[in-house]
Amino acid sequence: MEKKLVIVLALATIAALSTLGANAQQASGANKQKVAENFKKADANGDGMLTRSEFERLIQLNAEANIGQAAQIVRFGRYDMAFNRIDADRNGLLTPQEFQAFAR
Ligand SMILES: [Ca+2]
Ligand SMILES: [Ca+2]
Repeated sequence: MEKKLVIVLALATIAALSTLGANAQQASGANKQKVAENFKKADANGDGMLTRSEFERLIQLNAEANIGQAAQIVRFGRYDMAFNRIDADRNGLLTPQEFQAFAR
């Protein structure tokens, strides 16, 4: 009986620790979190991918949050250049994966 309790407690501790680990990772990637948030906001039709015009909205949101080079892209109107760089498979749509790969 007591042995069982120890095992349950140990499992609960492991679960709690891995939750903490995940939280710590999220905190260190605060910008990433914000970019993911902005990605959702910018995705007007909610298909999980960004078109060129949805991308423009994302960059504007990122610029407001002072993330990466977004402010410069807005300032110089370099949306096309940025879009083409991030769109790794050149299908005219940005997936979160393409975006994360670029932001890394
Ligand atoms: Ca979309
Ligand atoms: Ca793509």
